[in-house]
Amino acid sequence: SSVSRFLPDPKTVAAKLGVDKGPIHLVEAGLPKQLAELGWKVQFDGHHQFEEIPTEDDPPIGKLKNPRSVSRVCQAVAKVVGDHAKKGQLPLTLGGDHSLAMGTISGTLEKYPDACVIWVDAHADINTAETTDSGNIHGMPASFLLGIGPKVEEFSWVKPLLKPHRIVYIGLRDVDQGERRILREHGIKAFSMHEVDKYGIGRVVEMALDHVNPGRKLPIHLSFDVDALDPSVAPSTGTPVRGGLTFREGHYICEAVYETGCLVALDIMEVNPSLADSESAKQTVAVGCSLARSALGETLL
Ligand code: DIR
Ligand code: MN
Ligand code: MN
Ligand code: MN
Repeated sequence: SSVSRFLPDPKTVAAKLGVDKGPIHLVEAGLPKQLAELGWKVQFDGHHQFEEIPTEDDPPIGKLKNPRSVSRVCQAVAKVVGDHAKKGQLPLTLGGDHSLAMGTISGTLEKYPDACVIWVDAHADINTAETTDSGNIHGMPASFLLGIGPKVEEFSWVKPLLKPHRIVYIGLRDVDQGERRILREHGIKAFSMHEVDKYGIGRVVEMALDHVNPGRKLPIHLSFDVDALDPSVAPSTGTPVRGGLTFREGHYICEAVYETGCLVALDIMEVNPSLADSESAKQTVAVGCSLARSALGETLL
Protein backbone atom coordinates (compact mmCIF):
# COMPACT_ATOMS: atom_id res chain seq x y z
CA SER A 1 0.00 0.00 0.00
CA SER A 2 3.01 2.24 0.13
CA VAL A 3 5.13 3.59 -2.59
CA SER A 4 8.78 4.37 -2.83
CA ARG A 5 10.38 6.85 -5.07
CA PHE A 6 13.83 7.86 -6.18
CA LEU A 7 15.43 11.19 -6.73
CA PRO A 8 18.79 11.84 -8.25
CA ASP A 9 20.48 15.17 -7.94
CA PRO A 10 22.46 17.25 -10.39
CA LYS A 11 26.21 17.29 -10.21
CA THR A 12 26.38 21.02 -9.56
CA VAL A 13 25.03 20.41 -6.10
CA ALA A 14 27.95 18.34 -4.98
CA ALA A 15 30.58 20.20 -6.96
CA LYS A 16 31.95 16.78 -7.79
CA LEU A 17 31.49 15.37 -11.25
CA GLY A 18 29.36 12.31 -11.49
CA VAL A 19 27.43 12.55 -8.27
CA ASP A 20 24.24 12.56 -10.31
CA LYS A 21 25.09 9.06 -11.46
CA GLY A 22 24.95 7.73 -7.91
CA PRO A 23 21.22 7.33 -7.51
CA ILE A 24 20.59 5.77 -10.88
CA HIS A 25 23.18 3.08 -10.11
CA LEU A 26 21.08 1.93 -7.15
CA VAL A 27 18.07 1.67 -9.42
CA GLU A 28 20.07 -0.17 -12.09
CA ALA A 29 21.37 -2.53 -9.40
CA GLY A 30 17.77 -3.66 -8.97
CA LEU A 31 16.58 -1.78 -5.90
CA PRO A 32 13.00 -1.25 -7.16
CA LYS A 33 12.61 -4.98 -7.77
CA GLN A 34 14.20 -5.81 -4.41
CA LEU A 35 11.72 -3.56 -2.62
CA ALA A 36 8.84 -5.06 -4.58
CA GLU A 37 9.97 -8.48 -3.35
CA LEU A 38 9.65 -7.14 0.21
CA GLY A 39 6.00 -6.41 -0.54
CA TRP A 40 6.23 -2.72 -1.42
CA LYS A 41 4.32 -1.30 -4.29
CA VAL A 42 7.11 0.68 -5.89
CA GLN A 43 6.41 3.76 -7.92
CA PHE A 44 9.63 4.75 -9.60
CA ASP A 45 9.36 8.35 -10.68
CA GLY A 46 12.31 8.10 -13.00
CA HIS A 47 15.31 10.31 -13.18
CA HIS A 48 14.33 13.81 -12.13
CA GLN A 49 16.17 16.34 -14.18
CA PHE A 50 16.35 19.54 -12.19
CA GLU A 51 17.39 22.83 -13.64
CA GLU A 52 21.12 23.28 -13.38
CA ILE A 53 22.49 26.77 -13.19
CA PRO A 54 25.92 27.18 -14.78
CA THR A 55 28.57 27.99 -12.18
CA GLU A 56 29.34 31.34 -13.77
CA ASP A 57 25.70 32.35 -13.23
CA ASP A 58 25.72 31.10 -9.65
CA PRO A 59 28.52 32.91 -7.81
CA PRO A 60 28.94 32.29 -4.08
CA ILE A 61 26.64 34.08 -1.64
CA GLY A 62 28.97 34.83 1.24
CA LYS A 63 30.90 31.57 1.56
CA LEU A 64 28.10 29.39 0.15
CA LYS A 65 28.97 27.59 -3.09
CA ASN A 66 26.39 27.05 -5.87
CA PRO A 67 23.68 28.52 -3.64
CA ARG A 68 20.98 29.14 -6.27
CA SER A 69 21.39 25.78 -7.91
CA VAL A 70 21.32 23.90 -4.59
CA SER A 71 18.39 25.93 -3.31
CA ARG A 72 16.30 25.35 -6.40
CA VAL A 73 16.92 21.61 -6.49
CA CYS A 74 16.17 21.25 -2.78
CA GLN A 75 12.98 23.24 -3.10
CA ALA A 76 11.83 21.04 -5.98
CA VAL A 77 12.67 17.94 -3.93
CA ALA A 78 10.73 19.32 -0.94
CA LYS A 79 7.66 19.65 -3.15
CA VAL A 80 7.86 16.12 -4.62
CA VAL A 81 8.60 14.49 -1.26
CA GLY A 82 5.83 16.49 0.43
CA ASP A 83 3.33 15.52 -2.27
CA HIS A 84 4.14 11.81 -1.94
CA ALA A 85 3.99 11.97 1.86
CA LYS A 86 0.60 13.67 1.70
CA LYS A 87 -0.69 10.75 -0.36
CA GLY A 88 0.38 8.45 2.45
CA GLN A 89 3.33 7.14 0.45
CA LEU A 90 6.80 6.62 1.87
CA PRO A 91 9.29 8.74 -0.07
CA LEU A 92 12.70 7.14 -0.57
CA THR A 93 15.27 9.63 -1.81
CA LEU A 94 18.54 8.40 -3.27
CA GLY A 95 21.39 10.86 -3.37
CA GLY A 96 23.38 12.53 -4.15
CA ASP A 97 24.50 15.42 -2.10
CA HIS A 98 23.26 15.51 1.50
CA SER A 99 22.19 19.13 1.08
CA LEU A 100 19.11 17.46 -0.44
CA ALA A 101 18.00 16.64 3.10
CA MET A 102 16.88 20.26 3.33
CA GLY A 103 14.34 19.33 0.71
CA THR A 104 13.43 15.84 1.88
CA ILE A 105 12.99 16.80 5.54
CA SER A 106 11.07 19.96 4.63
CA GLY A 107 8.74 17.74 2.59
CA THR A 108 8.31 15.29 5.48
CA LEU A 109 7.60 18.06 8.02
CA GLU A 110 4.99 19.52 5.71
CA LYS A 111 2.89 16.37 6.15
CA TYR A 112 4.15 15.34 9.61
CA PRO A 113 5.02 18.49 11.65
CA ASP A 114 5.88 16.36 14.69
CA ALA A 115 8.26 14.04 12.83
CA CYS A 116 11.67 13.34 14.34
CA VAL A 117 14.90 12.91 12.41
CA ILE A 118 17.56 10.24 12.85
CA TRP A 119 20.67 11.51 11.08
CA VAL A 120 23.31 8.83 10.48
CA ASP A 121 26.56 10.41 9.31
CA ALA A 122 30.28 10.84 9.97
CA HIS A 123 29.54 14.58 9.90
CA ALA A 124 26.99 16.74 11.71
CA ASP A 125 26.13 18.77 8.57
CA ILE A 126 25.14 21.62 10.89
CA ASN A 127 27.49 24.44 9.89
CA THR A 128 25.87 27.82 9.28
CA ALA A 129 26.63 30.45 6.64
CA GLU A 130 28.84 31.92 9.36
CA THR A 131 30.67 28.87 10.70
CA THR A 132 31.29 26.98 7.45
CA ASP A 133 34.93 26.73 6.35
CA SER A 134 34.33 24.84 3.12
CA GLY A 135 31.28 26.75 1.91
CA ASN A 136 29.85 23.35 0.92
CA ILE A 137 26.13 23.40 1.51
CA HIS A 138 26.09 19.64 2.15
CA GLY A 139 27.87 20.51 5.42
CA MET A 140 24.97 22.79 6.44
CA PRO A 141 21.46 21.37 5.85
CA ALA A 142 20.66 20.70 9.51
CA SER A 143 21.23 24.34 10.51
CA PHE A 144 18.75 25.56 7.90
CA LEU A 145 16.10 23.06 9.00
CA LEU A 146 16.62 24.10 12.63
CA GLY A 147 16.70 27.83 11.87
CA ILE A 148 20.16 28.24 13.41
CA GLY A 149 22.57 30.89 12.13
CA PRO A 150 22.19 33.97 9.95
CA LYS A 151 19.27 34.05 7.53
CA VAL A 152 20.22 33.46 3.91
CA GLU A 153 17.67 35.02 1.59
CA GLU A 154 18.19 32.36 -1.09
CA PHE A 155 17.06 29.67 1.38
CA SER A 156 14.19 31.58 2.96
CA TRP A 157 11.76 28.93 1.62
CA VAL A 158 13.19 26.44 4.18
CA LYS A 159 10.84 26.74 7.14
CA PRO A 160 12.71 26.26 10.42
CA LEU A 161 10.24 23.61 11.58
CA LEU A 162 12.66 21.16 13.13
CA LYS A 163 13.14 21.42 16.89
CA PRO A 164 16.54 20.64 18.43
CA HIS A 165 15.08 17.84 20.57
CA ARG A 166 13.60 16.16 17.51
CA ILE A 167 16.92 15.36 15.81
CA VAL A 168 19.53 12.84 16.91
CA TYR A 169 22.85 11.86 15.34
CA ILE A 170 24.55 8.48 15.13
CA GLY A 171 28.05 7.81 13.79
CA LEU A 172 29.72 11.22 14.11
CA ARG A 173 33.52 11.42 14.05
CA ASP A 174 34.39 14.52 12.00
CA VAL A 175 32.72 17.54 13.58
CA ASP A 176 34.04 21.11 13.20
CA GLN A 177 34.63 23.35 16.25
CA GLY A 178 31.74 25.64 15.29
CA GLU A 179 29.46 22.64 14.88
CA ARG A 180 30.40 21.32 18.34
CA ARG A 181 29.44 24.64 19.81
CA ILE A 182 26.07 24.59 18.01
CA LEU A 183 25.35 21.03 19.19
CA ARG A 184 26.21 22.03 22.77
CA GLU A 185 24.35 25.35 22.79
CA HIS A 186 21.16 23.86 21.39
CA GLY A 187 21.34 20.68 23.45
CA ILE A 188 21.29 18.50 20.34
CA LYS A 189 21.85 14.84 21.14
CA ALA A 190 24.60 13.04 19.27
CA PHE A 191 26.04 9.54 19.53
CA SER A 192 29.54 9.60 18.08
CA MET A 193 31.61 6.54 17.25
CA HIS A 194 32.93 6.80 20.80
CA GLU A 195 29.46 6.00 22.15
CA VAL A 196 29.00 3.24 19.57
CA ASP A 197 32.23 1.63 20.84
CA LYS A 198 31.31 2.17 24.47
CA TYR A 199 27.69 1.00 24.52
CA GLY A 200 27.34 -1.05 21.36
CA ILE A 201 25.02 -0.20 18.52
CA GLY A 202 21.98 -1.84 20.15
CA ARG A 203 22.00 0.43 23.16
CA VAL A 204 22.94 3.49 21.10
CA VAL A 205 19.92 3.08 18.82
CA GLU A 206 17.68 2.50 21.82
CA MET A 207 19.00 5.65 23.56
CA ALA A 208 18.69 7.65 20.34
CA LEU A 209 15.07 6.55 19.90
CA ASP A 210 14.30 7.20 23.58
CA HIS A 211 15.57 10.74 23.08
CA VAL A 212 13.69 11.76 19.92
CA ASN A 213 10.78 9.36 20.10
CA PRO A 214 10.20 8.32 23.74
CA GLY A 215 6.86 6.54 23.26
CA ARG A 216 7.70 5.37 19.72
CA LYS A 217 4.63 7.29 18.56
CA LEU A 218 6.18 10.00 16.38
CA PRO A 219 6.84 9.64 12.66
CA ILE A 220 10.53 9.04 11.85
CA HIS A 221 12.55 10.46 8.96
CA LEU A 222 15.79 8.46 8.61
CA SER A 223 18.51 10.37 6.77
CA PHE A 224 21.42 7.99 6.16
CA ASP A 225 24.69 9.34 4.75
CA VAL A 226 26.70 6.30 3.61
CA ASP A 227 29.89 7.97 4.84
CA ALA A 228 28.70 7.02 8.35
CA LEU A 229 29.92 3.56 7.37
CA ASP A 230 33.61 2.80 7.51
CA PRO A 231 35.37 3.52 4.20
CA SER A 232 36.23 -0.19 3.99
CA VAL A 233 32.46 -0.82 3.79
CA ALA A 234 31.37 2.17 1.66
CA PRO A 235 34.42 3.54 -0.15
CA SER A 236 32.69 5.43 -2.99
CA THR A 237 31.61 8.59 -1.22
CA GLY A 238 32.70 12.22 -1.31
CA THR A 239 34.17 12.66 2.15
CA PRO A 240 35.15 9.30 3.66
CA VAL A 241 36.38 9.31 7.27
CA ARG A 242 38.08 6.31 8.84
CA GLY A 243 36.77 4.67 11.98
CA GLY A 244 33.14 4.33 10.90
CA LEU A 245 30.24 1.95 11.41
CA THR A 246 30.64 -1.67 10.40
CA PHE A 247 28.38 -3.21 7.76
CA ARG A 248 26.22 -4.76 10.46
CA GLU A 249 26.09 -1.65 12.68
CA GLY A 250 24.77 0.38 9.75
CA HIS A 251 22.20 -2.24 8.86
CA TYR A 252 21.21 -2.70 12.50
CA ILE A 253 20.22 0.98 12.68
CA CYS A 254 17.98 0.55 9.64
CA GLU A 255 16.42 -2.66 10.94
CA ALA A 256 15.74 -1.15 14.37
CA VAL A 257 14.11 1.93 12.85
CA TYR A 258 11.93 -0.28 10.66
CA GLU A 259 10.92 -2.29 13.73
CA THR A 260 9.47 0.81 15.38
CA GLY A 261 6.82 0.93 12.67
CA CYS A 262 7.25 4.72 12.67
CA LEU A 263 9.34 5.22 9.52
CA VAL A 264 7.69 7.68 7.12
CA ALA A 265 10.61 8.79 4.94
CA LEU A 266 14.08 7.53 4.05
CA ASP A 267 17.17 9.13 2.49
CA ILE A 268 20.17 7.09 1.33
CA MET A 269 22.74 9.76 0.52
CA GLU A 270 26.24 10.44 -0.77
CA VAL A 271 26.61 7.31 -2.88
CA ASN A 272 29.07 8.37 -5.57
CA PRO A 273 30.25 5.50 -7.76
CA SER A 274 32.41 7.78 -9.91
CA LEU A 275 34.90 8.36 -7.09
CA ALA A 276 36.48 4.93 -6.90
CA ASP A 277 37.55 1.90 -8.90
CA SER A 278 34.66 -0.12 -10.26
CA GLU A 279 34.89 -2.81 -7.57
CA SER A 280 34.59 -0.21 -4.76
CA ALA A 281 31.81 1.54 -6.62
CA LYS A 282 29.88 -1.71 -7.01
CA GLN A 283 30.37 -2.49 -3.33
CA THR A 284 29.08 0.94 -2.27
CA VAL A 285 26.03 0.74 -4.53
CA ALA A 286 25.25 -2.72 -3.16
CA VAL A 287 25.53 -1.42 0.41
CA GLY A 288 23.22 1.50 -0.40
CA CYS A 289 20.64 -0.96 -1.75
CA SER A 290 20.88 -3.26 1.26
CA LEU A 291 20.59 -0.36 3.74
CA ALA A 292 17.38 0.67 1.98
CA ARG A 293 16.08 -2.91 2.11
CA SER A 294 16.84 -3.18 5.82
CA ALA A 295 15.04 0.08 6.57
CA LEU A 296 12.08 -1.14 4.52
CA GLY A 297 11.62 -4.43 6.24
CA GLU A 298 14.15 -7.01 5.08
CA THR A 299 14.86 -9.38 7.92
CA LEU A 300 17.63 -11.91 8.40
CA LEU A 301 15.35 -14.80 9.34
C1 DIR B 1 32.76 19.92 6.92
C2 DIR B 1 32.70 18.56 6.27
N1 DIR B 1 32.17 19.90 8.23
C3 DIR B 1 32.05 20.96 6.04
N2 DIR B 1 31.37 18.14 6.17
C4 DIR B 1 30.90 17.24 5.32
O1 DIR B 1 32.39 21.06 4.87
O2 DIR B 1 31.18 21.67 6.53
N3 DIR B 1 29.67 16.99 5.32
N4 DIR B 1 31.68 16.59 4.48
O3 DIR B 1 29.07 16.13 4.60
MN1 MN C 1 25.96 14.10 5.34
MN1 MN D 1 28.87 12.84 5.82
MN1 MN E 1 28.75 15.54 2.96
